[in-house]
Amino acid sequence: MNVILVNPRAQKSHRRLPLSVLFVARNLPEWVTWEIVDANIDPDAQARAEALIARDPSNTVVMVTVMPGPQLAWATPWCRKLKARFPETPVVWGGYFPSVYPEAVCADAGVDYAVLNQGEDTAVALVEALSAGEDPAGLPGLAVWRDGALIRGPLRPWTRSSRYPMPPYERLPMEDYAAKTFLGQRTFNHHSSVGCPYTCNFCAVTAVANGAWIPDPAKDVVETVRLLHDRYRADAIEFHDNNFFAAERRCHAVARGMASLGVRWWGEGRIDTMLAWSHQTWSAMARSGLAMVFYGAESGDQDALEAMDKGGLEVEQTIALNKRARSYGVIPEFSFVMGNPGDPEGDIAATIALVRRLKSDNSDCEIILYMYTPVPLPGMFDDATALGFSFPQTLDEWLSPTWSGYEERRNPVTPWLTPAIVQRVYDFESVLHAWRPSVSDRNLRPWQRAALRVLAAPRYRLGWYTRPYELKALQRLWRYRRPEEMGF
Ligand code: B12
Repeated sequence: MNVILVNPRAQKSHRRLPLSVLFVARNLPEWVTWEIVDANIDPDAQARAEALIARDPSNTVVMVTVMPGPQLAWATPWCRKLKARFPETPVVWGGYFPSVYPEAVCADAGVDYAVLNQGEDTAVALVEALSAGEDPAGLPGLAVWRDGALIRGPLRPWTRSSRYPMPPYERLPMEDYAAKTFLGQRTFNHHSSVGCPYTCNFCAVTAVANGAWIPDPAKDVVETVRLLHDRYRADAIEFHDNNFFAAERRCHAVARGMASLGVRWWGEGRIDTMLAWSHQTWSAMARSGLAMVFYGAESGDQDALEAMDKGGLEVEQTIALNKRARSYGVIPEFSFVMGNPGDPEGDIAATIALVRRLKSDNSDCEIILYMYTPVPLPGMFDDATALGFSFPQTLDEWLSPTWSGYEERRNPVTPWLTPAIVQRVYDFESVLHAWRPSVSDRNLRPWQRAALRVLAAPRYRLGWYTRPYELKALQRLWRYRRPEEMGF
């Protein structure tokens, strides 16, 4: 049996190891031949995958990983085309999007099966069933559409990721993935835990993991980083875990293990968790090359934080963490999810005030502004439903102009946000980023940074953010990239 694993195009300029499909591949049995086709590095990915399928369509399975946004827009029409051309070739989707919205995915003409949650074991069970000529419907971790209804097998228990073999990096063109970033000249990515121990009700990870978190032991994390360093000359690592910093002891041990490698690193963490960590852990992490940590600060409004089930996070903790990280030379990167249904304007005003405070305490801190978009979880989602919000039922609806930007969380079509509110946020963002351009941006020259800062300073000082066309024009002309446009 042949398996073609496809990573649809996600971003123009940001190449990262396609871990979602690489991790599935690492567990496929020896009797399966497989190939990864990554549209982020191969402009002819669709043609290449089709040529591979055409060799033996009835003995091939196509496995596609799908995130909302650009990957969904790439995968949906292509998979429909595939099914029309190769009706006998099963098309399987996996990843967060099909895991959260399996009905819309499985009902589509381009998809035969959706793999829910962690995919390594389900992919093996599926290829075994298909090659034995058995009907896979009802297999654990698998969803399929039959006679107008979803048949969903029981969910599999979560498994420690490093229980599976080391990812087969040697099967990828690793030079194509050695990325130049703010962290280093050869940045690679790794993912060293499953799920997240928190249950914030605006996050897709909660809809999937529901508070489950299974970390790889520190020694396994270090072994992988060492391999990437020794064999592929990695000088920087992005840990793409939902929450890399959930356990202090593990992070301290990872930091000690990485200390001799000279690798700069980045990960996502929680403010309240890391605020409570010891001086020893913080200094070990800083010495080992920890350069930046991404935090969900979410809001400057305490009521909004509580509505989000942020596990007791307090605005004051964000202010304290900002100063603490600064004292160790680690840059905090704060992400906000603004405009919740309760009091969008109050939430936005409080968040802008907090951002100003954070910047005045630590001008290096990074700021990312998203708009709140509901996920189907109890809590704020119920408020959203009461206000007339409902999800698309089909992939065509997901791809319509109204919805295509939804999961990108920049300009969602939620009934409680008016265009004027959204505009105010992004006008503020333009002024802020001109006044203090992000360190992650690699396009601006020093003089361009200085020019933007001088131009934006009066606006920022006076709090006059309306229509900053001159700043937006320069940012566009000089191809300035905000941190989230760099990937993270
Ligand atoms: C890296 C990443 C990206 C990269 C893409 C890398 C790539 N694929 O080329 C970039 C930076 C481009 C990106 C962009 C976006 N992302 Co993103 N991204 C991630 C991140 C941090 C890691 C993904 C990863 O590699 N995980 C490691 C692998 C091993 O785990 P995995 O993907 O879950 O895969 C396992 C299972 O899901 C399953 N599986 C996955 N795919 C498949 C396929 C098959 C066939 C099978 C059988 C199994 C299977 O098996 C795998 C192994 O167990 C995740 C969060 C996370 N920690 O996972 C968010 C995440 C997937 N992204 C998300 C979103 C929303 C986006 C955006 C659409 C919006 C945004 N604001 O971030 C943008 C799109 C913008 C754009 N221009 O593309 C959401 C998805 C939410 C949802 N409802 O689906 C996540 C969950 C973050 C979050 N908490 O909200 N992202």
